[in-house]
Amino acid sequence: MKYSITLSSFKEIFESLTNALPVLKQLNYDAVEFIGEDYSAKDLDEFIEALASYDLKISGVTGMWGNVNSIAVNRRLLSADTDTVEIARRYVIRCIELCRLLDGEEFNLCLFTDPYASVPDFSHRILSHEQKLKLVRKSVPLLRDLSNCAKDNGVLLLLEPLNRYATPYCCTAADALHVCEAVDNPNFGILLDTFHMNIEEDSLSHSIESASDFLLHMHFADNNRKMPGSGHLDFRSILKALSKIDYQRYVSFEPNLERISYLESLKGGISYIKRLKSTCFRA
Ligand SMILES: [Mn+2]
Repeated sequence: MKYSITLSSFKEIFESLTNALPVLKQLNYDAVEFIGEDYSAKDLDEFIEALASYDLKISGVTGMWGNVNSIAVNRRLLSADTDTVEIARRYVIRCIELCRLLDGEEFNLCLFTDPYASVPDFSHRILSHEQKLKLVRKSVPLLRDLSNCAKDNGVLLLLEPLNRYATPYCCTAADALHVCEAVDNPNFGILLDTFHMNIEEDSLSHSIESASDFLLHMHFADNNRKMPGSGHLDFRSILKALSKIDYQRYVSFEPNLERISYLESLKGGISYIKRLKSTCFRA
């Protein structure tokens, strides 16, 4: 298992993302997950140079979906409007190319639909599961095309289920498996995020095991979206499940960090997981 962290966690802490790199190197992170937005060639070159000087890798690019900012909210792969879908499609292609440029391995997408044109079913009580899957299935041909684009760029395209308060479409590992099997492309897989799983899954370990054939990336945050060990998620059983499926890929921490305590959180979270892992994983 290799350890990465989402750079989006540092947006409020550092003026320039390169300032996070020496800190992360010192705390023995292996890689960082880059933010999926547009950058100037100059900014990217400077970042790549800084990465090399700290001997850090890019695990991949984090898709910016939903309410994270005013632009991301318009990236809706499940929209009823073809122009809106096209905006999202172009965004995915730009991020796949960004990922290749940074020598990263994967980019994640999340499935959103129009906020006003459809029923906002954040309680899972308005639409049936089958009604929601029906809309999700409509995106399969587009996801297949995008997977081929990812394949041409040597990048993996990963579907990340989110909790119902972010999007009520594709919320569980079972939903993501359903899509994966339909897309049927070697460059299309699943990213599971412990924060979202805590809200939607019956059992985090069972979900991890059931997704094992397609599970290519993990996001780690506790139930309160802080670093693991800060809340009440059972990371021992999560790590045991990952051990059982012989998971060797990246785990990216994806915490909300605060300026005043970020260093302590970063240090505490990774050492907590490493300590648990040493007791859970086979040697
Ligand atoms: Mn995530």
